[in-house]
Amino acid sequence: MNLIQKIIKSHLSSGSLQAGNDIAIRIDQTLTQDATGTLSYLQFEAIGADRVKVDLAVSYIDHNMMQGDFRNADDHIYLQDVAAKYGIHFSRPGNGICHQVHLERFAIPGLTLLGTDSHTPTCGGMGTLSLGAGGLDVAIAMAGSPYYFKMPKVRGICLQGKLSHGVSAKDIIMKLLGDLSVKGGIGWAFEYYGPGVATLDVPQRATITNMGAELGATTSIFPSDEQTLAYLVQQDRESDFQELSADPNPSYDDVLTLNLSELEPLIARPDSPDNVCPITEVSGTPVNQVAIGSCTNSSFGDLMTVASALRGKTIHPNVNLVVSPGSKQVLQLIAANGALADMIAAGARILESACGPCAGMGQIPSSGAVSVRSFNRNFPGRSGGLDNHVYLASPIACAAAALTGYVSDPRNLNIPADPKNPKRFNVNTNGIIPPPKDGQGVQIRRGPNIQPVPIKDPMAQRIEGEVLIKLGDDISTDHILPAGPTILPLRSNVPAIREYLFKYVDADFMNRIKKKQGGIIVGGHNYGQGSSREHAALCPMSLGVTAVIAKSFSRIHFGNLINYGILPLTLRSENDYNAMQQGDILELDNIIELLESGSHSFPVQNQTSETTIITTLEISSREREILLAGGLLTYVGENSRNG
Ligand code: MIC
Ligand code: SF4
Repeated sequence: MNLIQKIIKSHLSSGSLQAGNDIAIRIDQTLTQDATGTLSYLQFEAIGADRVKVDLAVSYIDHNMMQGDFRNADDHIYLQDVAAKYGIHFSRPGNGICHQVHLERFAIPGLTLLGTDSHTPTCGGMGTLSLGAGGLDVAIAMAGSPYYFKMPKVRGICLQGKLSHGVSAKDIIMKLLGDLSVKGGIGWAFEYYGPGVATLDVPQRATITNMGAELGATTSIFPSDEQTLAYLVQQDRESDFQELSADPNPSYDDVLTLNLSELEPLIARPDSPDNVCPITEVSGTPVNQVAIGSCTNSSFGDLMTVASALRGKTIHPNVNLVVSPGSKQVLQLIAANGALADMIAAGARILESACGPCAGMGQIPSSGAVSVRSFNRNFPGRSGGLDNHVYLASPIACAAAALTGYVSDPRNLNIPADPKNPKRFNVNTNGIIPPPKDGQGVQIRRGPNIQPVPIKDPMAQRIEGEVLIKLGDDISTDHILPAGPTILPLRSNVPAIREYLFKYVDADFMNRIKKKQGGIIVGGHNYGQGSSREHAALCPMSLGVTAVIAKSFSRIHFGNLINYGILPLTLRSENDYNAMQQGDILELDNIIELLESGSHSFPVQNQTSETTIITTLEISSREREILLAGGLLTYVGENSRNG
């Protein structure tokens, strides 16, 4: 068996390991972050469990940190109270980005982790089987239910050679993104092996597994070896070490070989993480902003490399350089060893340890600006401005751009040899508040921005609705429901946040959906890629969207649509896609029989063109029951009442 299969097998609670099968696994750890966490905990409360049932649950505050008014702070208080009441560790604001902190403090090789964030697979860098999911899935996992998903095919990525000077772990994953595209990982898990693995430390591995999310992969993983032990020793957690790898001669559904020695620095151009080219192709492009940080590239090692590139120099006058360290630990370490002072002296603006500009929370670039970021996503509008040109590159390539004022090949920088990585860090865990033994007496405070989660009626027998919008390929959840400083503070308030649906894609969408009181959405391939935010399903549902018909879906969003009782129907051909136009009236009938009988074919009548197409729905019997119930929360409630 390969490593993915081994960990899944050891946690399997239903199904078999054959790729494509519906399986369920036991979850050891959960993580939430504040932007998706409030909904997740509201749903956890609705389920009625008295305590979390997983071995470890952690609630992080990292996204909504601007506190432009009372709302973010109210959310933080709600999350802290919930954590204390139900037995959840609370990572306070300022302690860092969930994935970075989880890697430092909690990830354990061979365990399973489920998180309300698409980049949860970051901890695959530690050999943890980690999956991103919707908040409701995580809520029911915290209440003790297994997590249901499709057994992925496993692609072995054989790493050979060693990265050369100026080439980074980020270039490895960008090479895969350029070759395979943002759809290339759908239905796959990525498992790294081979002699090149030993040359990468855990934070470098985590950069790679983190951006597996951009490939659409179910998860990504590295074995647990001497590098893993070294990292755990640094973190004062050597007792969590367990050596872990695939069996000898494992079988993979596909194998790709990458020679690290042959890699060159790469960059993703606007507006997609797979729009990758060698950095030399766009060298000389003037740069206005450089942003270093995010859960992809904000580790101690990343920032030490940046600091040594900046030491004794001054950034280019046309560039704004902002740096957000991934965690309080990283910030404290670089403050103590002088690297922070080097960055400040060179002209960097230091932000707090949080997601910051990665989720469009501040540092929105100037009109028409070019921004080079060490982040993982550059979907349109994500930076907070629609006319920005956002490039993604390694931290050292970012430093090169900050110093020269242009996109520049970092191999031309005279970077000193890798700074020494201390054997042990001075570990300070006081940013994490463990829960009290008994949370019964804790009163949960809820600010006025925290509103109940809407619930859908059971599935209707017949649906009739207008095509409200017809979209192309690769529509991300950032397109469906953007982030940024105006919208993100509304994550706990569905009636308020839904006003921003498709805001940057079609400004008239909200008028139409309200006038028609709902309808149907038509999409292309990879509909709902990117963020796990369940608001992208919940908000349309609450406004009467009954079905999304697309060429294909991203895994997490597909699950979220089902969790909120929306039919996710797949088109069978390009012709069928072409046959539907915005404004057409569609009708589906006998839905209950079709769902109950396990039918895979769902006929859709187009009343406007007087044609019928057949769409498909390949889901498990449990998912059929969830749809019939009107969503996962109702389904769970019904099941617990029926014993
Ligand atoms: C993102 O990177 O898009 C986010 C913001 O972290 C999201 C979660 C969210 O929308 O709250 C993600 O990746 O899942
Ligand atoms: Fe935060 Fe950005 Fe990572 Fe999402 S991708 S968790 S916004 S740092």
